Amino acid sequence: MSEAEVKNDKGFWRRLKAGLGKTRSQLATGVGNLLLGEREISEDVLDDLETSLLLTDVGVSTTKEVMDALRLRVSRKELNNTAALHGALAKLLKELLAPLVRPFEIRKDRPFIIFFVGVNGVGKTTTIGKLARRLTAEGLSVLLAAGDTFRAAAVEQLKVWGERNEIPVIAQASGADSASVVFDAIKAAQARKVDVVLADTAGRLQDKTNLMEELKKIHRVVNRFDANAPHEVILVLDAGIGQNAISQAKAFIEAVDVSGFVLTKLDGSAKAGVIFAIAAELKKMGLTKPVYFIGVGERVEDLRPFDAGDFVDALLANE
Ligand SMILES: Nc1nc2c(ncn2[C@@H]2O[C@H](COP(=O)(O)OP(=O)(O)OP(=O)(O)O)[C@@H](O)[C@H]2O)c(=O)[nH]1
Ligand SMILES: [Mg+2]
Repeated sequence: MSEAEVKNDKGFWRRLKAGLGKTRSQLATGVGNLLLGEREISEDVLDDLETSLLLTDVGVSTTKEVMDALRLRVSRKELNNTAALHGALAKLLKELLAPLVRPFEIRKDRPFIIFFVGVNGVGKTTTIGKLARRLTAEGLSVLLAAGDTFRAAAVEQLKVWGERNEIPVIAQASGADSASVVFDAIKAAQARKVDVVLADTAGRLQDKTNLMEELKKIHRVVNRFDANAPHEVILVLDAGIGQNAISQAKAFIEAVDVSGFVLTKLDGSAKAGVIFAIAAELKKMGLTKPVYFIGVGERVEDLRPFDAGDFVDALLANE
């Protein structure tokens, strides 16, 4: 690692820890107990830990799974003090998140077409802006498709991100057919030899059925253009809603072929534990889908590739 990389890494670690601050302090009652040096593991310590996991929305079944595993090891005298328990907890939590880790990659297809889906206000448009910046920094050319035609403000918001990053935005008047906007954008990207199309979609329509039908329609239109497209369908979830994110994820997975997730607003919420519930739910559904990025703030640099190790370490960090 170069000096600049080390510095950037340290900055990121600080931001991740700060971003997860609310969840971290929620967990602190339970985990704090584990961090106070090497003490004996009492039933109180285990109970506090269990309560803390539940309060951060890790979920009932995952919390039980974790606590059962830890209690078993305590009863077998494999974990002799709170420091060992802390280490075992971190390892277990990292294992639970491991299936969610897959680096986000722009594969060979051109243009590489990515849809962003999710209910209103979760952070789709903001995530597109942040990701656009990241991709252009990597030397890729990017074009934005204002597929959320339901609200006039949505188009404007995307245009602001486009201007800020000097990235073209393909839009039509609000109320236009969003499939046709996305299709136009793809044709433009092809003509201009643009690498990546990031397509925004509406989060709110008259009702949920309409929303899902519209997403399916965009999907079909794009698929006709390129049988492999869309190459990614990213579901954006707001960590602040905790366990409700699970039902949203299920609804979108059923309707459109979600290929991965972005979990936003981890900074504003004490419920970052929901990521464990997401992992558990996917496992139950027999699906493997990555969390590509996490959002820990509103600035461009607050969209970070998801790393299970860093995430758990930041969550359990002392201070
Ligand atoms: N604190 C914090 N705020 C975020 C994050 N990501 C997005 N936001 C904010 O959440 C709000 C909603 O974000 P949008 O990107 O407009 O959400 P959207 O999904 O496009 O919403 P609709 O267009 O209404 O469907 C904005 O104020 C964003 O700045 C994050 O990681 N942390
Ligand atoms: Mg939006």
